[in-house]
Amino acid sequence: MTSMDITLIGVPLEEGAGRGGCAMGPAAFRLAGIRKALEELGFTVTDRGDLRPEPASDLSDRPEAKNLPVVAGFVRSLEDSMYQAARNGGIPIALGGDHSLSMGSVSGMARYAAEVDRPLFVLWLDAHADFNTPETSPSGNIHGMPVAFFSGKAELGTILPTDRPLVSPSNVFQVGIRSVDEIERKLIAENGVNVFDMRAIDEFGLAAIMRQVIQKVTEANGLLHVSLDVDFLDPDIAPGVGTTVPGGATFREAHLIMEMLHDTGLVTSLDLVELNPFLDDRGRSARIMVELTASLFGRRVLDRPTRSA
Ligand code: 4U7
Ligand code: MN
Ligand code: MN
Ligand code: MN
Repeated sequence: MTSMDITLIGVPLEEGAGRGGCAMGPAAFRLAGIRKALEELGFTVTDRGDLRPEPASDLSDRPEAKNLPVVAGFVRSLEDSMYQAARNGGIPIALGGDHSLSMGSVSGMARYAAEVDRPLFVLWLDAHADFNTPETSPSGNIHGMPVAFFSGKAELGTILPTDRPLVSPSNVFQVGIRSVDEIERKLIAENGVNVFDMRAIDEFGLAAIMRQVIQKVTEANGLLHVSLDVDFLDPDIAPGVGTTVPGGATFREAHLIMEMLHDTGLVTSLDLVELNPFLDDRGRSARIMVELTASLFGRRVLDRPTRSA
């Protein structure tokens, strides 16, 4: 790891999703012991509490991008918090909140990456590609649009400055995908997003996929942001999410990703998103997300000689 300082940033945002509940996510992650799990690994953890959204009265609500002003307020505030935490030499973790918050977390890290003159890569662990735009979205829910937004492909008004650094879609690796809308499918192909769907996982195995991702980031001396949507996991093990899709990743698969990533020391920021405690089964999903986070930051079963990718 590049840093032993972690900053937790609560983002009680649910207006980007189709139903309420995600605003309770940060509280559930804290209750599941995220801070202690990281401290036990030797990190100095600062929990800066829940974000207060910045005003966004310059933007207006529209049916094809529901609750845009609320989402924009959190995105603005999170963009700056992620950037500041990274600049102070720490690893920021956004505790969501719905996935629209990644418009802010990824953009903040893109600002930091541009400043240190390194490319930003994004590992998107999700059942969904989240590459809709207000024009293509079947739902109007902004949590289905963040990847298009930080790639500069979704027109959502001036949530962030128009000259902000973008992430190249070819630097985005999506793993676990199993629900893509029709126009969205064309968009991800046209824009060159690297998509490993469940079929790819079944055919090649996660280790082979992760080795490819790790090699790309390492060769480019990149920063790596990981965005973990609860629905990446199979609903049998993580029911606490509003958009379950059957056939998701097993605990073992998710765990392997985290362990392989930890060995590389490439990860410089993380989102934990879409947890809906109202739909969870006695905190199971919150706990599993915390366990995966601990593995990402070094909790291990056995000592192994560190291998390079
Ligand atoms: B999530 C959807 F239509 N694609 O855009 C949409 F299926 O952050 C779902 O990955 C988006 O959970 C899911 O509304 C967003 C839908
Ligand atoms: Mn998502
Ligand atoms: Mn999803
Ligand atoms: Mn979801």
